[in-house]
Amino acid sequence: MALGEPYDLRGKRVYVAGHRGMVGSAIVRRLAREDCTIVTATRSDLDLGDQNAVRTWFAANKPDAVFLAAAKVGGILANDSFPADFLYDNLMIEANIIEAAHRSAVEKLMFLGSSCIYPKFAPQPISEDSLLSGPLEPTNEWYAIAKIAGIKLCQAYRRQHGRDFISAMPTNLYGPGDNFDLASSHVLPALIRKAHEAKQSGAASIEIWGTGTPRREFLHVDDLADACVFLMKQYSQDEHINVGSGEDLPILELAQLVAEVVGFTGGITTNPDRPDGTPRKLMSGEKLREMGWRPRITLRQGIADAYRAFLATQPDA
Ligand code: GFB
Repeated sequence: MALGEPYDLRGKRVYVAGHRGMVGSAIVRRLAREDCTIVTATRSDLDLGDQNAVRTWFAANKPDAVFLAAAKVGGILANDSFPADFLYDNLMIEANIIEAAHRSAVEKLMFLGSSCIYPKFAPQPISEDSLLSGPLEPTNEWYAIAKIAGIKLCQAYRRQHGRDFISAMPTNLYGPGDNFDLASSHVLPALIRKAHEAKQSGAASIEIWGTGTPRREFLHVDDLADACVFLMKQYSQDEHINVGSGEDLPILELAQLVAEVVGFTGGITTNPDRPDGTPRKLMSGEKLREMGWRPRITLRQGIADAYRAFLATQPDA
């Protein structure tokens, strides 16, 4: 595969948009090993939904490279409950940053999306060319449409203006800095909290949403951050690229693994009144594997790490 000229991060000013989030903070940790200057802006310094503010900030701060990891994110229930926020906020953030990056001649930009961009019944493992080949999963189509628009913005600025803007699509992520709030979180942090609290209270069982049969692929956020830096240096193509672990498992098995790591020995019940979402979304990681990148953190190690991070946020731990 033609990879384009490697991009050298040395001596560059690198803006991480969304540095307080799980993904952005992992990218900042990973970039600390590169010889570059990390640039960030807090929410009170810069409202990413404000086009004028974003343009002014870029003109003043002149980043050479941008990781676009800022987004409104959430689990299946949050996505389903707040479609306007997930669509509007994400469209505004990505449109403002990508346009401002073009205006201030940013050398390289990476946009981060999600595996939910693919059709609900895409052939598995899902390759990059499945994009826009069928209807989306209804619980997260608003978020998916915003993320598809982000990919298209990068492609459009590349085609019309010759900008080196690329897109990476991570699978379901977890790790330190995750959201452990049961109403808005993704499944893995929710299961950690449920198992931990059940262990503390001596509850007989924990409940998982849906039937427990949907399969998901999980990647530790530190592996994602490593892939992002790798791709920033090595990848320069129009097409988005998948970033996953290459393995998936049913949610019920995930719950059993989390219970083991947390040390909860009670039962696990399912609640089919809650949505399952898409039945399976295992991505093909072939394109990235061919380039020579591999994840390093196993799911069991990663869950142990996420549990430690959760405990550190608990006042009584
Ligand atoms: O992680 P999750 O919320 O998101 O749910 P999606 C994954 C699966 O876990 C679903 C089940 O089948 C849920 O029904 N699940 C079981 C639970 N117990 C729980 C629980 O306590 N909490 C949660 N949250 N789920 C999201 C999208 O989809 O994935 C986003 O909505 C984004 O747009 C993200 O793409 C990566 O994998 O279904």
